[in-house]
Amino acid sequence: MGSIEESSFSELNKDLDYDVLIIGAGLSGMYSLHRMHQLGLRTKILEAGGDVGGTWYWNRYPGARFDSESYSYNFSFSQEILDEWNWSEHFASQPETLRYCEFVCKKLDLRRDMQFDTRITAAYFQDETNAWLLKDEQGRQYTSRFLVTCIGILNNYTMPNIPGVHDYKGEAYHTARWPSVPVSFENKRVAIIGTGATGIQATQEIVKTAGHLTVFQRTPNWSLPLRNAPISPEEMDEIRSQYPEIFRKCAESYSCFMHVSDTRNTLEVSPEERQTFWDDLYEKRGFEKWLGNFGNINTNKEANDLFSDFVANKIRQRVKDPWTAETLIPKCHGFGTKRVPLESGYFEAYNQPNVRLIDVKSNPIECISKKGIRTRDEDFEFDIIIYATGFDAVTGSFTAIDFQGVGGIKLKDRWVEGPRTFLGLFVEGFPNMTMVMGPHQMFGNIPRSVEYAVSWVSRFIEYCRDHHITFAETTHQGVLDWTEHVHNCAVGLLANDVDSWMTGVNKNLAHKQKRIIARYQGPAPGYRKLAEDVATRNYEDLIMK
Ligand code: NA7
Repeated sequence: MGSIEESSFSELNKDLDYDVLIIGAGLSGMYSLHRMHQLGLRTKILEAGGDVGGTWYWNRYPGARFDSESYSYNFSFSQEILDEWNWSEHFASQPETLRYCEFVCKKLDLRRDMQFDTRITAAYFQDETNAWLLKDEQGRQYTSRFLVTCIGILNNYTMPNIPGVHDYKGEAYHTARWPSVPVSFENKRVAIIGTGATGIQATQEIVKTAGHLTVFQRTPNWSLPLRNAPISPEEMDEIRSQYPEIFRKCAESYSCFMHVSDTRNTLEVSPEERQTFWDDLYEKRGFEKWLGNFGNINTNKEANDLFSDFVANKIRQRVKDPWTAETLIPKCHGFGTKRVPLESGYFEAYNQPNVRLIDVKSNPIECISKKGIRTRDEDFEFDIIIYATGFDAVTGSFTAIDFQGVGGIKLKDRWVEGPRTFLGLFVEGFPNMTMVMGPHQMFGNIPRSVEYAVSWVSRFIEYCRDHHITFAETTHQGVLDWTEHVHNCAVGLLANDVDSWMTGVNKNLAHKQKRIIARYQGPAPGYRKLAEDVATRNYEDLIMK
């Protein structure tokens, strides 16, 4: 039996199919559905994929795994799940993470309200009824009072804008749409285009079995050792006992990781001390080498150059061929100004006789041919081409759906100059719609940010339920102020001067997009304080009816 609030709220929505519709069954969607269940609301998840997992459902390419420590990545809200789930590695592989998603789903009995193979193509706000109308690829329609978007920040994958992509007759895969059946590389001539976090993970795995691997690199990346290791049952018990401490550290840190940056100024530490600090750091696991580093490598070009030189020397030590080593060292952007990929033997892969690096900057790809790839200087034949060419990130998940708000305003028009949001949760003119991991939110260690955003959204919907609110929208001023705040937080960060998915640049898109401030770059505790303040004041910053 539901409470009076539940039943009268559902009564207000009785002409609608649901109280709440959620798009996406990744981590955000799963947790959102759980919270809606707890509120007793009629909720449905509509998911394009054939099962749960989101990112971890689609990105099943060889070598896909966490770059965050497994035990800082998992959900923290359920003690039962924390007690029962064991990680087998410090940085879990994609199959294990997908099993985790399935486990959570079963534990929370979520599947009963999930509909798979349902790609939403349009979401229209209905002015007459203050409701949302969603349409899927098959033309089916769904209505609800509230809409929660859980569509991920890296979802809308992009193929390279190279002529002939569709002419190729061999096997071809984008890493974000990897088949669920195994792909064999034995005795095959394999090409991979792209050397971001995905390309690096895939390369170091595929090289283990490929007959020959050719890596096409346009821009090298500053990559550091992951230093993964198995977790024994005893170690897992120990980790489990430390969960409160792990989550406390994440909650207090700048970007929701377990690591805390060193507040010393790089330039004021003696060269010897710096070298020792960095040598030690290089041996550490995961992102500690980035996030536990001197904080001002992210803001001070001179400090950044020093650490970039340190990493460049490590690459020179690890790659035997001098041309290959130099080609793998980034020259046009500093360390950490793009998302740092973590690797396990990536650089050593180039020491194998069956691996070759092609520098696309000096030897551009002219086209994809029927049999392979033609560059200015050479014609290559391949059995398999792998596209690790990334995503139309952050806003791309939103432009993939025809979102229309009040009076039919299109979201893509509203964001033509870059995203404009309130708290990264609301858009002006899009009432009753909240975004979990929308632009202008703190991304960092994603599940930590997801948990907070879902908790905020759920409490907001609970408030609406309890106060019989059927219309809630951000104000124009709220959006102006928040967007200005997000932009101010980004000032001085070297990363914003660099083209990457973090700044919304994707050269494969037909339309030219200038750099944007895609994410909240102030400290995560600061973000949460501001968002909590809005909640504590009973959402009076919003227009509610
Ligand atoms: P990224 O980081 O966007 O990397 C894409 C890579 O593909 C990058 O090296 C691109 O080079 C390269 N690329 C893209 N288009 C082309 C064309 N047309 N020709 C040659 N090379 C191309 O995506 P990932 O999937 O690796 O990682 C995304 C995030 O997922 C990652 O940061 C983690 O958070 C998880 P470019 O740099 O544009 O020159």
